[in-house]
Amino acid sequence: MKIIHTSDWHLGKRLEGKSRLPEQEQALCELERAVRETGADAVLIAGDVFDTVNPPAEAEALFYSACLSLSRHCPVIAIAGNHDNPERLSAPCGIARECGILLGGSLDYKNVKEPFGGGEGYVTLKRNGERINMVLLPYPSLSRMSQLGYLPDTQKSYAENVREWLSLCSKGFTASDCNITVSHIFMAGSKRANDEAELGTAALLPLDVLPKAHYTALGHVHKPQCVSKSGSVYYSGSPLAYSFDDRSEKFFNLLYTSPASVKVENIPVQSGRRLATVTVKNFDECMLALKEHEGEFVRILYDSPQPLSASKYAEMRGCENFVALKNIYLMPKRVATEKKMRSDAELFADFFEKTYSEKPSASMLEMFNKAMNGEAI
Ligand SMILES: [Mn+2]
Repeated sequence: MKIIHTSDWHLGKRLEGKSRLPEQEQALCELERAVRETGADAVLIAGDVFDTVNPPAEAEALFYSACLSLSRHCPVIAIAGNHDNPERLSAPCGIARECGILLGGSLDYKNVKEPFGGGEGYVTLKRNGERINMVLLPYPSLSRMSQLGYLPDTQKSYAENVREWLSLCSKGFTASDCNITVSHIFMAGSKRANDEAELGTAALLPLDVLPKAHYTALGHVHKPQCVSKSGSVYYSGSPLAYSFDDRSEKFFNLLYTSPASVKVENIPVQSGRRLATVTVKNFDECMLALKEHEGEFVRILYDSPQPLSASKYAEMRGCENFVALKNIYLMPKRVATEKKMRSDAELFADFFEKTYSEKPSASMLEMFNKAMNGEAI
């Protein structure tokens, strides 16, 4: 079968107040095109469908319409990430199942409909005589475990609980078929593209918590990468860059599965504006940079002692691609460094001269030095 793995859509996410919804819509159109052109048999969305547990209605509308158009080609499976509310994500699961969409906020897959079969924590997908078993583990924080149907053993570590839980789910794996794990976890050894805030408080987990599978489809880290030496554990990454630190290329992962192995290819994502950071020394340079980076989102680092007037700042903000201004002129720091390089007596002499318009006398300086050394004056 051909399976497309994606994650971290973060629908509804804004960049310093700027909507990313039009780009998200374009990226999902690209996904639909990729599904159509490759003749994919399923789409896996490995968590962080939405950016917040309470997403705006327009983000939900985009998700459901994207799922519906994808489901016209093949089954769709989505699990909850740390940014999603698992109950909310799976709330419309009844209607979704009628369309061949599996919304995995919880772990009960006993009553799934054709083309799926399944049990606790896993589903099987049968197409054209081939069968794939999939373990589906939504973001498994300790607080969500019992909510999702797994009672954690408090005597054991977090990693041991996740390992045990995954191994319970992997009883759906069979020796004669292709086995895939889908989850939203933070693997030790993964390279981050984005800042810490994006990743939340998810704990790092060692690779050995994962059951043996032909492929592990992960979400959470936004930089696409393979994290295992065996070449079978992948983050698909986010389809768009969501932070200025994220310079990674964006992909959907296309898997060619067989009962023996999985081959992985990248489908590049073209949509999405580039996020540019530009350092400028004055207002004219700033306006020029905004013009040069038309079509991108621009963060300005302003390196000048000359403050911008309110009207110039307003003009800058008026540019469609302007996102943020950060003043990086380090005047106070420089003064501090210069101060550090002078002796206490020199600083005192300066202060005295500024205050009394004359230099301190030799006896005055001697007195100051004695006082600084803790000697009697
Ligand atoms: Mn994410």
